[in-house]
Amino acid sequence: MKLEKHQIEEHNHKLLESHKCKVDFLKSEIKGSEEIIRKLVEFQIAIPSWALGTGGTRFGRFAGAGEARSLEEKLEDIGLLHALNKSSGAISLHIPWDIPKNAKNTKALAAQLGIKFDAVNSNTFQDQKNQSHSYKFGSLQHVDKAVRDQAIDHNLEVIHYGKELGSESITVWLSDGSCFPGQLNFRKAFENTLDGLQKIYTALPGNWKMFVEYKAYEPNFYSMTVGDWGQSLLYASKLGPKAYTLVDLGHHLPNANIEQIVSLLLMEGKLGGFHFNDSKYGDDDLTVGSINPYQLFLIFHELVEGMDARKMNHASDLGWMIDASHNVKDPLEDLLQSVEAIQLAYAQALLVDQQALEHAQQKNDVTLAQEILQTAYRTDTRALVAEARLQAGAALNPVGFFRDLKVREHLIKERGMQTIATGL
Ligand code: RM4
Ligand code: MN
Ligand code: MN
Repeated sequence: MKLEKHQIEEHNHKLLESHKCKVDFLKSEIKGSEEIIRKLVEFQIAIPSWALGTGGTRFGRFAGAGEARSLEEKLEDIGLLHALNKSSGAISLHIPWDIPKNAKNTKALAAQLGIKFDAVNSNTFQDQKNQSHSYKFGSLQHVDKAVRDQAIDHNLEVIHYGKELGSESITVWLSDGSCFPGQLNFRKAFENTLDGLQKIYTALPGNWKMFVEYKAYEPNFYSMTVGDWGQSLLYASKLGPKAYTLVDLGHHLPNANIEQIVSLLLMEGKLGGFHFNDSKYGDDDLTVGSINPYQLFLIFHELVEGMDARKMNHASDLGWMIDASHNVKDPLEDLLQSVEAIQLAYAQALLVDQQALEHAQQKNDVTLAQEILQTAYRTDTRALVAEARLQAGAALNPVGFFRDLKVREHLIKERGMQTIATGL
């Protein structure tokens, strides 16, 4: 489904008067609001191809209807999201779920929709049909060299597809680990994994980055071979300057201080990218900002402070990706909500008076430090984000417009009720 420019203009026209009131008030209150709006316009968040369909749980999956059935349809869905918010101009592909049959055509379609190819993801957590060796007991960590080699070859293939499409990074998430004490020799598992990652690293094109994603538990429940940021950082440091840690917000043990992790990884120049989502318990993959928006703000505060300290470009120096998918919402509406939550937190973080905060910290004025952060967090930045959309040619109210257009109904007519967009 393609959106025409005039449709967006008509939608915006209806909301313009009320929007103007809100944004004018904010502009009068906030110093440097134009600069914040400019940064919001530039900030793009990659959409994972696997989030375009309803996610399942281990108890089952409820079909979402009208889901994208091919890579082309996935690109079209993201093209639509991007037309609605002008902030989703990238896709993150999962191989082998999204192997491009004709990379040239796929690239051309993406260019037409204004979409770039973000990190490509490898998959050694599932066995594919016709695969010679099983990953049941791990991939890069495996005791059998033949399994390790198969996993390495798969990652090289992923790099090959990424190169064809113009990606510049690969995310390696390993489900490797053990379920019972004694199952694994931790040191040997680490060494095998490092050896495999080194072989993949060697195959990276010059301008590429490798993101090493960690996860505390699941699918393995006793140990994970890349289980936390310390282990990921250890691999990334041993691998070299093109290797970085990737933080998925749902991959920590409960109550972990993710903002502190972010700050220290940035300090080390080893933070590579993000998988945004939200959670209450574990890797719940819920809509960004739906459970703990204050934590999201605190993370963005560390990102802005730390990136500015290193003179990094907010929009381009880290990989910004969503990794969320679940059972009960329209996945496209859900992604619109996630992107907006990220932008709101980013805008709030840009409001923090960094100098005043530093002064308060130097004086051990704890109350004032908290006031400064919470003043920013409690500012309603929705009109600033909407203004960024307006200036970029997107819709003032993406979710509302999505519903007015009856997008899902159109997609069901086109694609049918029994469709599956995810490989999970
Ligand atoms: C994992 C992890 C990876 C993602 C897969 C689908 O839990 O978050 O990033 O590629 O799920
Ligand atoms: Mn992830
Ligand atoms: Mn996950």
